[in-house]
This record gives sequence, structure tokens and C-alpha cells, in this order.
Amino acid sequence: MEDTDQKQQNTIGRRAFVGGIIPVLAAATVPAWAAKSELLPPPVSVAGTFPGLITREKEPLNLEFPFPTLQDRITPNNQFFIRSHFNIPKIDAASWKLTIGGEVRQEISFSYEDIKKLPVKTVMATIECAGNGRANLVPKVKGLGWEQGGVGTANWTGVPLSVLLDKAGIKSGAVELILEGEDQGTITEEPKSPGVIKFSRSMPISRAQQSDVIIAYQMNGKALSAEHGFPVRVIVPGWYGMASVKWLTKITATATPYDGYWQTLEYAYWKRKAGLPTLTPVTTLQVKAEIARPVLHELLTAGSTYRVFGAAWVGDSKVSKVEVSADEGKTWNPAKLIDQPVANAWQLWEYSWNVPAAAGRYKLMARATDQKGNTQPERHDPDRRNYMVNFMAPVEVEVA
Ligand SMILES: Nc1nc2c(c(=O)[nH]1)N[C@H]1C(S)=C(S)[C@@H](COP(=O)(O)O)O[C@H]1N2
Ligand SMILES: [Mo]
Repeated sequence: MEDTDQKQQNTIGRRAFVGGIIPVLAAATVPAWAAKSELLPPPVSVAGTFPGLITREKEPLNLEFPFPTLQDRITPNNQFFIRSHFNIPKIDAASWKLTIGGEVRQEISFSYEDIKKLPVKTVMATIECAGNGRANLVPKVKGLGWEQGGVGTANWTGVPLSVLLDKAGIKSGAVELILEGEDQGTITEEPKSPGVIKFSRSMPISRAQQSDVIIAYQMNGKALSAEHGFPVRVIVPGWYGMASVKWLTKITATATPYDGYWQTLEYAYWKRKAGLPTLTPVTTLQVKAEIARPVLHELLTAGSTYRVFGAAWVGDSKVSKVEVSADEGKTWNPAKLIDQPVANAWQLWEYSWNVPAAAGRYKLMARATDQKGNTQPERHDPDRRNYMVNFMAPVEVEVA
């Protein structure tokens, strides 16, 4: 009896969470740990202030944007998906600092206030989790079951990472930067971590020095929320989300490539080099169009016109076209790109579909092609493991 009550309570709790009742309370109350400093703003919490997010996991917090509700190019902060591997760290901005060390002329630390005094840059960028779309893979793969909404676009504001690197003085022998977050924990499922680890990723110095890589403290003009990396995070436009390390505390320049957990055992794929599969860190966003509407199994009126609508993106190139097929890929029709191109930011697109007069089931597919000529594959390449999922996922609709 008691057991049943408990279960029921959990279910209600979950409903309330999805419905935004509990989180609204949480958002309105400043947690004690956040109120320590009177001078600096405590982190806000956005989770739960938008009731429509899909809960993929509660602890650690993983929420998906409901892609069928897509409206604007910029994803509002409280609708932006949340991907966390550990619990959200409690950081006091007053005592927080970012340290750059390793192969540098001079180890250097920056406070939150220091960072905000440096040159300001805003970059519009789409962040997609490398596991987005994996729920569509057959057979099922391990990992969180993101459908379409492990992706979003924001205007990120901060200081170019290169400005900080210049102050530290990167030594000529350095090849990579390791970026570390404050969040930590033990991964107890395979592949297990060697005890407690932090979230960390590396990138070549050459990439880190490009002017679009920023240490961001704002998202769409507001201070980063606790969930999205307060006080600062990296933004690596054009790369999958794992590169954009949140809750950043430490940057280490190294003379040899880094083989940390989050770029070998996770977020790595088999790249064929001279015919040999070589485990390689996931980096560049693969070209992809997603259909927001119609939704799976939507009922459409025979003989009507329907506005098929979605977004398309790619890293390190530009989307050159999006096409739509309603006949299993036999014929393709050009969609209209609505937004002006911005490097590494998605573009919304639309296609006016003449819904057939004949009732039945139809499969809609969208495919994007980039300026390098890459287009979406029909099937997921197993070398990519459960990452970089950009095969054309059909949306079946009912016409009556
Ligand atoms: N410190 C830290 N940074 C992190 C992560 C994390 O778990 N810890 N998750 C990464 C992954 S896998 C993604 S997809 C993005 C998601 O960013 P968001 O939660 O702001 O959407 O953050 C990245 N940065
Ligand atoms: Mo991710």
C-alpha cells in the first residue's frame, strides 16, 4: 500500500514538473548558495519556467526542446535544451575564477568582473548535442534518447578566447587547450570513469584562436543561467555541443593531444585514416535539416496546401539548399530558406506542400546540402557510433 502511494507521488511529482508547477517555485526562490555575494548577481534558474520541455533525465538534469513548437531563429533561454553529465555545480561568482596554465609564459587567472571588462563579442550559434536524433536509430543505441530537440540557437556574448590566450602567452610547443568545467562525478555505468572526473574537452590551439570562439557570460542578452553554464562557458560555433564547456574554471595548454574521457570513451567516433578505423573526437556539426511541422502522424486534409516548416544547419560551411520529398525520396522539391545565412547558425525553411487528393499515409523527408556538397545520408553510418546522427528521418502523416 505504502509502495503504491510512493509511486503515485512520484508520478504526480513528475507531472507537476513537466507542468512547470514545482520549477516555477524553484525559479522564484534564490537558493542560499547563490545569495552569498551581494555585489554579483546570483545565477538564475530557467529550468521549468517553460512547461513544454521534455524531461530526458532528472538527475543530472537533461531537458529537450519540443522541436514541433519551433517558431523563431533564436531559441528563448527557458526553451533551450539542457545537457548535463553531472549535477549542476553551485558556483559563487564572487569567488569563482578562470585559470589558464600549462604551456603558457605566465599562468593567469581572471575573475568574473575581469572577464566582463574585456572586449565584448556576440556570436549567433546553433548548439546541437552530438546525440540529438539518436532516438530514431534502429536498432536502439545506448545514451539519452534525444529525438529532435537536443538543439537550439542563441546569441552568445562574451570575450574572444584568443584575448585571454594572448594575455597568458601560449608557448610555441603547445598543440591543444584542455577546457575544464567545475561539474564532476563518477560514471558508474560502462564505460566507467576512473573515479571522480570533471567534464573536460580539448581543441587544437589553432581552432581556439579563431575569433568566433568565445568565453560567454550572456545568452540572448541575459546572464547565463545556472543550467547553461553560469558564470561562463565556452562557445565553439560549428562544433557539436560537447565542445562548449559550461561552468568553465580551467584552461590548460598542452604539448601533446589530450585523450580524456569525454573525447575517447564518449563523444568519439571511428574515422578511417589510411583505411584504419581510428578513434577520433567528435567535432564538426554535420549538415542536417529537421522537420518541425507536420509532426509524426499528423492528420492533413487531402487536396489542401500545407506549410512544411523546419530548420537546417551545418558546421564549417553553409547550407546551400534544403529539399523536401513526399515520395520516399524518389523526387525532391526545393524548400525556401527563410533566414539570411549566418556562419554556424541554423536557418529556418519552409515548403508549401500540395497535399495529395488521395487519402493514405505519406512519408515526408527533408534533406539539406552544404556548400561543400555534403548532403544527408539515408542511413546512419555505424562508424559514427551513437553520435552525429544526421540521416534523413521520415515524418509519416495521415492524409484524409
Ligand atoms: N561542464 C560541462 N559542460 C558541458 C556539458 C557538461 O555536462 N558539463 N555538456 C556538454 C554537452 S554534451 C552539450 S550538448 C552542451 C549543452 O549545452 P546546454 O546545456 O547549454 O544546451 O554543453 C556541453 N558542455
Ligand atoms: Mo551533447
